Order: sequence, then structure tokens, then C-alpha cells
Amino acid sequence: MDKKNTKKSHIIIVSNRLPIILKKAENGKIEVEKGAGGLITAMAPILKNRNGIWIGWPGYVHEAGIDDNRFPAIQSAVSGYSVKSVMLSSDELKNYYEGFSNSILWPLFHGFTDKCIFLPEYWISYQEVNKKFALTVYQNTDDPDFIWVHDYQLILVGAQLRKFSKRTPIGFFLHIPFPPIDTFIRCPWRFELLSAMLEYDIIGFHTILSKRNFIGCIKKIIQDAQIDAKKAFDETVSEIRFNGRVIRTGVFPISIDYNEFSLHSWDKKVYKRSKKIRNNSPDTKILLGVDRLDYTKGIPEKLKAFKWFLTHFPRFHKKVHFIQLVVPSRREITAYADLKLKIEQLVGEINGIFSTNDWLPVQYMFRNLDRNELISLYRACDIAFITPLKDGMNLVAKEYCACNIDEKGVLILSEFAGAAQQFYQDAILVNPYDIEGTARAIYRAFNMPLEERNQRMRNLRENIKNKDIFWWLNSFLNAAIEKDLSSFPRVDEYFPDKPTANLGM
Ligand code: ADQ
Repeated sequence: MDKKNTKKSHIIIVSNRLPIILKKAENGKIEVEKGAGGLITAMAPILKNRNGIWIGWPGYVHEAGIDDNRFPAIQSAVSGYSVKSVMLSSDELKNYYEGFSNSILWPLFHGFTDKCIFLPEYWISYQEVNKKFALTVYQNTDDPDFIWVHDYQLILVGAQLRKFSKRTPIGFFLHIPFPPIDTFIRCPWRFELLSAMLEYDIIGFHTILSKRNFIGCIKKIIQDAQIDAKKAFDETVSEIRFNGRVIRTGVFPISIDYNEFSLHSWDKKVYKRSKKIRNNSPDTKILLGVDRLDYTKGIPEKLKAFKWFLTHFPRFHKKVHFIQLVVPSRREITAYADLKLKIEQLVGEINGIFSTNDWLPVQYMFRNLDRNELISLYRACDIAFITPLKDGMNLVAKEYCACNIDEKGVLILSEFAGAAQQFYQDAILVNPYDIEGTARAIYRAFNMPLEERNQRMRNLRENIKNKDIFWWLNSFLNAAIEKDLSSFPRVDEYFPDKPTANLGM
């Protein structure tokens, strides 16, 4: 990018991972492919249009002083915009990524404080690596550029850029929930983290609850910040005044490329594959869970609810087939390795108790699937069973509905997924800690009349179609530049005030 000859503003995306995937080819060589996912799809056109750059870690460790010949392959995997790699050593990976990011911020922000390991060396590494990211951003940007930093691994990047005297507008989007003050306050570096967030010009969250929690923490911890409490707590986008600057904060529920998923579901190969999945389980309803291996996703609780269902409703034996897909993730961290064992033990227990010669209640898969396989599963299943204990948004819920082109499926969704804020009227909401209530929700999904299923699924799909990933991207960027914030409607909000699963039995 020739920065010197143009003053047109560019867009710079900064995330922990670059939008690429490293794959081992059959000959043992590592190949670089373009990554998939909503964020990448949505960002690509805007990055191409505005001559943008994506800055991030390419996904492998690299020791200082060694020449890396993979950079050209990384660049050519992503066409139309530039990528810049930030290299991490194995020590940095251990302390910044597995340590501060995934053994402090991830559990803390999801409310699992017992899983936090507050080691000072993690904090030191987190600061150093965030500085390293900021330096790469600094070296590759010019003043009118808009820098957009993503997620909890990189909270300090904005503040570090200010230390380099960067005055460019900088935005931040948090993809995970922001915790309430009584949780956040346990972090030994609470003041540093919050002050760093106030160096951004705009900060986005998935839900109004996260935004409120953030404002609540600012009010208690950063004494000089001026907040119009009413607006801050209720409005989609509001302002905080601090140190002579105005910081905007808003609610932007992330989404998926609805059209892409929906069209893909009409594909002949997908149809054939989904038919095959259905034929493997004749006369049964398929219940589907798709989750990354993570204690926040509530997989053991979900299995316990399924066990309760089979125990108390024996007439559904041989009438239901539960497919639980788990995507490998962060297994180097002990809590994740333990979780895997727990899940496998529960699957074994349920199948041991209930299976017969011609019926296996739980089919468990622990691997990555390609797009076709995943969409075929979404298409084949009757009930999506998505019950995280806490989740920023949950894109699987949105993908499932987008793929449910015959509009006969049912979505069982946890109240504690960000997506519940959007879908509370049409999904069956459950409290995943309530094993019996969750089991009864399966019963309800089983018995829901076709007409009701059609209506609910149509509403869900309409909702996702109207607020897809491109809507999300535009809302965030508009909020960063819009003069009149009243153009952002107030946020629709769900809070459980009565028993959730309307059991109808
Ligand atoms: P995640 O915790 O990763 O994301 P989620 O939003 O559900 O959770 O996204 C998972 C993604 O992985 C989905 O796009 C899904 O298609 C894909 N996937 C799942 N199983 C797969 C498999 N076996 N093979 C291949 N792909 C699979 C974080 C936050 C969420 C937030 C997102 C986006 O934790 O709350 O919704 O970021 O902001």
C-alpha cells in the first residue's frame, strides 16, 4: 500500500488470528488456505474497497531471528487486501494466549472465576504482545485510517497506539460477554484494562447487558468518567466523556452471511448428504448440538438433560437420536482436556444405559467438519439443541436457522446466549442449569405442531436475514461516524421474569 501518495482513509482490522487456515497436506507440507466465517466474509469487500490491511497472528510459533518463507503463501491465500503477520514465540503463546487471554480473560468475562489463574507473568506477556501488535499497526497505518481491533486478546492495543501518539480513530469490538462489576473487580489488572478500553473511540458489545456491565464498571472504577446514566444504560449507542474525549459505546449483535448459508442448503450435494443422515435414523427425530470444546458451552449439562429426558419419557426411546458435534479447541489448557474426558464419560454412560441392538441414543463426534458436512447436518436435524452456560452471541443458532430452508425445525436455546436477546419470542428458551426444565424443553420441541414450528422458524429466519453480518458491519461503522445517535433505535431486551420453558404438557 502506498501510504505516502494518498490521504484516502483505509480500514485496518486487527485480530488475534489472521483470516487464514494452516492445513497439513498429504505430503506432510503445511499449506495455507483462506479462512472461512462470517467476519472474514463481511470484512473482505470493505477491506478490498478501502485498500485495507488485516493484522494478526498466522497461527504458528516462530522463534526470533529465523527467516520465515511462509509470508508470500499467507498473502496469496487472501486476495484483494493485504495481511501483516505478528509472530509469536512459544513463550508468548503460553503466557499471552493460553495464559492471560484464555486462563484469565476468557473465564473471567464468562463468569467462571474459579477457572481464572491470575499469574503476574501472564499479565507481563499480555502487555508485551499487545504492544507488539500495536507496533505492527503503527508501522502500517497513516492518520485518517480507521483501525478496528477485535476481541479480548487485544484490549490494550488502542492504548498502546495512543502511546505511540496515534490520533487515528480506533474502534474495538468484544466478541465475548462483558461481566458485571462483582466479577470484573476480582481481576488484579481491572483498572489497567478498563482505562485502556477508554482509549478507543467506539466500543461495541453483542448485548445491552454487556454494555450495561461495562458502564457499571466504568462508573465504579474510573471515577472521572462522565456518564449520562439513563442513556448509557438503555440506548443502543451512547457516550462517555473522559479526559476531554468522547467515547462511544454501543450494542451490535454479530451475525452470519444469511444468504450464503441459506443458498448453500439448497445445494444438491447437501440435500443428498442430509437425506443419508436422515435415512440412518428412520422414524426418529434428530436433535443436534454443535459446540466448540469449551466449558462455557454447557455440553455436560446438556447431556445430563438428555439423560433425564430418556429416563423420564421412555416412550421416546428409539424415537430420538442426539448428534453432538464437538470442535477441538484449546486442549493444551487443563480445564479443556478435563472437559473432554467428562463429556466422553457422560456419552458412554447414556449409551451404556439406553442403547439397544438397533438404537444408539447419542452419536458423539469430536472433530472439525467441512462446510458441506456441517450444513448437511443442520439440514437433517429436527431440533437444534444449543445450551451454553454463557455465550457472547452463538453463531451456530443463526447458522442452523438460516439452513432450515423447509422451516420445520425447532431451536432450543439457552437464555444465556447473546442470541437469546434476539430470538426470545421464537426459540424455546431454557436455563441450562435447570436439567429438568431443559429436558422438558426437548419434550415440548418434540410435540410442537407443524404450524407453530413453521411460524417460529419463519420469524427466526426473517430476523437473521434482516440483521445479517453486513448489517452488523454497517451498524458498527455508522455508529463510529454518525453525528446524530438518535437514528439508532433502543435495544430490544429479554430478561427472564417467569418460568422459561412454557411446557405445554
Ligand atoms: P465461538 O465461541 O467460537 O465464538 P460460535 O459463535 O458458536 O462460538 O461460533 C462457532 C463457529 O464454529 C460457527 O461458525 C460454526 O459453524 C463453527 N463450527 C462449529 N462446529 C464446527 C465443526 N465441527 N467444524 C467446523 N466448524 C464448526 C466467539 C464467541 C461467540 C460469538 C462469536 C462471534 O464465543 O459467543 O458468537 O465469537 O462473535
